[in-house]
Amino acid sequence: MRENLFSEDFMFGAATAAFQIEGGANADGKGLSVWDVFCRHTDTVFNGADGSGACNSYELWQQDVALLKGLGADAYRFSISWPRVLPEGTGRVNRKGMDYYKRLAATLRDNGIEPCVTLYHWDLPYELSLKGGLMNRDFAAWFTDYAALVAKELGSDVNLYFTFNEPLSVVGAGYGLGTFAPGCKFGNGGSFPALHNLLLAHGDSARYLHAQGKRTAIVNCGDAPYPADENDSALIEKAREKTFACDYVWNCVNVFDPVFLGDYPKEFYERFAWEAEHTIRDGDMKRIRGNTDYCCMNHYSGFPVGWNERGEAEEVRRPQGYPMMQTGWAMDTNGLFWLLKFLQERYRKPIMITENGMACHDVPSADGGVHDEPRVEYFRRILHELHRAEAAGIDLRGYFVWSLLDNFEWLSGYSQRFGITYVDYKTFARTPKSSYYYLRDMFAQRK
Ligand code: GBH
Repeated sequence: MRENLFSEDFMFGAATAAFQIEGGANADGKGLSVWDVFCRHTDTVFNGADGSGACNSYELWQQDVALLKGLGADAYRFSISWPRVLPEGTGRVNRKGMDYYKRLAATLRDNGIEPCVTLYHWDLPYELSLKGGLMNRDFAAWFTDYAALVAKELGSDVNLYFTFNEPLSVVGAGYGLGTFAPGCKFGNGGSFPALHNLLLAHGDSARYLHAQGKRTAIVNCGDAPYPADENDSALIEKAREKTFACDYVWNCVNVFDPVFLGDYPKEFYERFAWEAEHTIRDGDMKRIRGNTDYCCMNHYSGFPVGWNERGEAEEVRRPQGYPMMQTGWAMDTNGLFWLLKFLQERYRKPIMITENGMACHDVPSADGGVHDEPRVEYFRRILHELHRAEAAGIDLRGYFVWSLLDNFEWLSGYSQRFGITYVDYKTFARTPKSSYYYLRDMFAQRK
């Protein structure tokens, strides 16, 4: 990497989420989360897997810190399990659960690694789900009390909070399609109150955290449409439109517009007029707007947009043999630069990539290593995009690899490996893959 890459406060790190790595589902007084219940009561998780073992980071967290240290990470983005610290979601604090995160944050800081906390990476306390979860307007108050507790307990060790990870997954999949916990099939319009309550919770907690001197963000996910021909300005415009299309309901534009610009986009009101009228109350948009420091995106794949024979812009079909990830997503990094550019132009905020990576069929080698060459190539291409963004003056402040570890990949159980570290799920042994060493070397050259 070039020496001048990124500003001084640029953070390079790795990300994980509590439910995906911790295990210890019933340890030390943790309450149930909706994902504990969902895994038990549906047959949609691959091989009937659940999060009870995961990577056993509840016990082996010191090994995770050592991995981050060896990687040369500036920062670690991890999430807090809400029911681990508040078993009923509100009220009674589970001391042992809280202490787990206090130790983790303090140890990271002692090792020169900035602890960055995601407050909500999908594991809603089951007790709150029984009260309607995100559909209940009280959700904002429950969440803000939880955020305040965490901020008080973690104190000066944590200065950056991501409130919600992927409203699309929480609301769209959890309350719209019902494919994710808690499995409610309310459809697009029917799940809108869950999005609106999520945004109220974000706004209220961000205001509180700001008053405590903390920085805040909310994380969306985005496949990046990009112009198949970069010299075609009309096509660039079409790619931009697709990035902010309202039909990716409860994602990007419907989240960032209220938070950064103060209202849902007009396409939202055209499509969901009835829902808006029956959900949004006076003063709500004021509560949602502001106090958010970074525009954050999880990014995995992109797709080219070109003209079809009818002169319409559409996704270009992939040639046969195009490289694919284990998830079936195209291994296409070409959209990242454009995604960053479009976000910067619309929201004018510092940007972070809060997740990026790919799942591969990793095989432990006879020589003891795990040689994940496709993932190395993926990161090589991603770094090229980051350089390009930097050269274009895009204000990029952070980049987090997904993930530090192979982990519980939601509906795919343990069948899909996203880690730069291989996890043997029988022994919980951790083996850094070639991509781990590649990123370590790339980021070591940075300073
Ligand atoms: C991320 O999701 C997650 O944050 C992380 O926990 C996960 O392990 C990682 O990526 C790898 O999958 O059903 O139409 O509402 C990114 C991918 C995009 C998957 C949104 C779920 C819901 C689409 N997510 N998607 S929908």
